[in-house]
Amino acid sequence: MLEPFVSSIDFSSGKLRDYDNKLDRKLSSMLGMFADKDIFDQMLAKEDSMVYEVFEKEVPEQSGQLAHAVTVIHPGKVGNEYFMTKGHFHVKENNAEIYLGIKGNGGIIMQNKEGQSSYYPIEPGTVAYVAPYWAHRTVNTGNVAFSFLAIYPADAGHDYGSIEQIGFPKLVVEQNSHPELVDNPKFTR
Ligand code: PAN
Ligand code: ZN
Repeated sequence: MLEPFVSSIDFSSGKLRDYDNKLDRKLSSMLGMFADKDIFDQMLAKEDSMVYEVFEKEVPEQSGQLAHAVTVIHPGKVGNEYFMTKGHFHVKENNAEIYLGIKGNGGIIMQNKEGQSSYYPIEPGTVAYVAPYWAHRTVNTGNVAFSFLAIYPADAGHDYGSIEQIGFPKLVVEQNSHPELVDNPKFTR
């Protein structure tokens, strides 16, 4: 049986100090996910920049366990589209999740299977409830690292599926120095 434990977040960097696993998501792992393919290719040819890192505590992927991880999205854009996570549905689609904003400014874009979307800004202290059945992606809308804590059923699973090719109904882009939602031309339903 797993024993109780603690971990700690460094609020100045937004990172989890004593993580067990770290996932690195660089531009090269996000082929086809940003709308402007030409600018993406130019950026990747120059440098395979880090887009986001996920710091995880390890718990068994079993019903009843709560996985928790800190995601740090680096500041940056591909064209006018903010750096973002891949985004996913949970394999167990009825599994919800909580996000807590730690550092920086960002947002969460969500979609359900009917193609409806929902967007909320996240700042330090914001608690976002990702309702069951809603796919979720986060974006960094600021000039510094954007970090948040995610807590979710450890056996929820991640389904990247069609999101890797098509994305969300809306793109989160910078317009006149502010985040705006615009229609995603690839998203047709
Ligand atoms: C988060 C995400 C994390 C990275 O922990 O997995 O922010 O995003 P992607 O998994 O979409 O690359 C979560 O929602 N877990 O369920
Ligand atoms: Zn999730």
